[in-house]
Amino acid sequence: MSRLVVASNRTATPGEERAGGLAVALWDALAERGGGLWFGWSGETAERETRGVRVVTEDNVEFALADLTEAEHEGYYLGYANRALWPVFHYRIDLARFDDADWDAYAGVNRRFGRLLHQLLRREDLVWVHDYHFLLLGQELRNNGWQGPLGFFLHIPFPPSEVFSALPQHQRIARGLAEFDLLGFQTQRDVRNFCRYMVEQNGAEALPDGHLRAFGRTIRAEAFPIGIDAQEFRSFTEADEARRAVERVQRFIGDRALVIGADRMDYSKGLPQRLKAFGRLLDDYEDLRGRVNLLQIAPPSRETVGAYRDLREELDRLTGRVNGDYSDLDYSPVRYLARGYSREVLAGLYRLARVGLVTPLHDGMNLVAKEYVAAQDPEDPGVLVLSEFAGAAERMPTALLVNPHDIGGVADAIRRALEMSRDERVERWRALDAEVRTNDIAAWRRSFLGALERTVGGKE
Ligand code: GDG
Repeated sequence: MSRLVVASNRTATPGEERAGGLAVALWDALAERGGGLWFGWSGETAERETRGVRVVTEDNVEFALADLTEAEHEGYYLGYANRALWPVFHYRIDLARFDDADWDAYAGVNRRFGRLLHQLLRREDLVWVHDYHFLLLGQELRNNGWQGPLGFFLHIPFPPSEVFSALPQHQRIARGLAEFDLLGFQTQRDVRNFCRYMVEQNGAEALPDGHLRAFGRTIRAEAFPIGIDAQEFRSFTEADEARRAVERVQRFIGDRALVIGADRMDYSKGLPQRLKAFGRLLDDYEDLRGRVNLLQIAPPSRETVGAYRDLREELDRLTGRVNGDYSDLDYSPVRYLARGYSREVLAGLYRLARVGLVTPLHDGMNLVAKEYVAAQDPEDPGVLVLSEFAGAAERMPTALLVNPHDIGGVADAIRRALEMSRDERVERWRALDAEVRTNDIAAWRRSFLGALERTVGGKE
């Protein structure tokens, strides 16, 4: 079996807790193949460029970590990746900042990292690059002479052609992406968007066998919906930490129904709309006042980016509005926590909540939706209210699907979820649970790597 080489902006560096699902998934992918190499940013910034990579080994996985300079961190990471690519890929051209210096830094880091990674590659390797930070890394590896298999997986949505072409450098990016043999996306919608973009804007040809002919290369774009380790997540609900958290929350909710949300504080997650919908629920349904609580966990992220600071202020204001209108001496409807909790605590609270609210405006997949399902009590499950614009919705049709922009519609879906009979809840949940357990994280990486291996030797 060929050696697996993974490249992602951040790695699961030895010594750090491998808490995220993705970190564990990629670690398992490497471990399952008897070891491999994981390349990425060390998380460190240095004033000036430090030479080469630091190699650390854990079990039989080698980590090759490269530092960024402060200027690279600003231009590549905070700049182009998070101020231009993230908003555009999430359909938010209005929030994007296009700065030539940021692009130069982005292209420069991909070039430098491509050189560093290429020096570590061996002939028989299978290379798997992740996400929007490294759109040009494949091309850089090719420029350095790499001819072996190259796979790419995009964790975030791929927007429609008209949106993507707003990026001033979109053609450079398209050219770079065409150097991968296999391009993995979260959903069929993303694959369709990508293929239409390549055909309309870059003269690509869609071949009858499903391949694309673009820039003189034959490539393949396919959906590989990411999943979670459902069994592990379910087991978290039994941890002591989960139990203690549940007790603390039960003390303040008493016999009221709990509605839960947990999201990185990001404008793609639809948090203002969600708070408005919860406010609307109390506006419209007098009988629910004093009978229901929203617990919203929202660990802040990317706080040095302006759009994220604005979001934080808006959430503070909206929470104040709903609580001001509907609190009583012994009740306040929204408990909003701008901080993170352990996965065990989250699992316990998901299980306690009658309703899981997952209402992003756009989201590659959204793992919280899957984790909420995995954490439920099979005998008495809660109801998932899910945005039709989360990748997860494509294969979770028995959730209550909502348009997150339709504030009244989301309020009505919460009401419907709160009133749903146990029979209906069980029936809907069973279908969701089967999906989450079948298409789990192991299935995801195996199907991607299987498809990548099949591309080997096929083409130039
Ligand atoms: C990107 C794409 C795609 C949340 N709060 C806490 C916490 N979380 C965990 C969740 C979940 C993870 O973080 C978030 O994953 P999501 O999928 O919801 O969203 P992104 O971070 O935006 O991830 C996304 C994903 O990549 C994978 O491809 O699904 O669409 O945007 O696991 O549980 N974890 C801890 N404390 C918290 O307070 N420990």
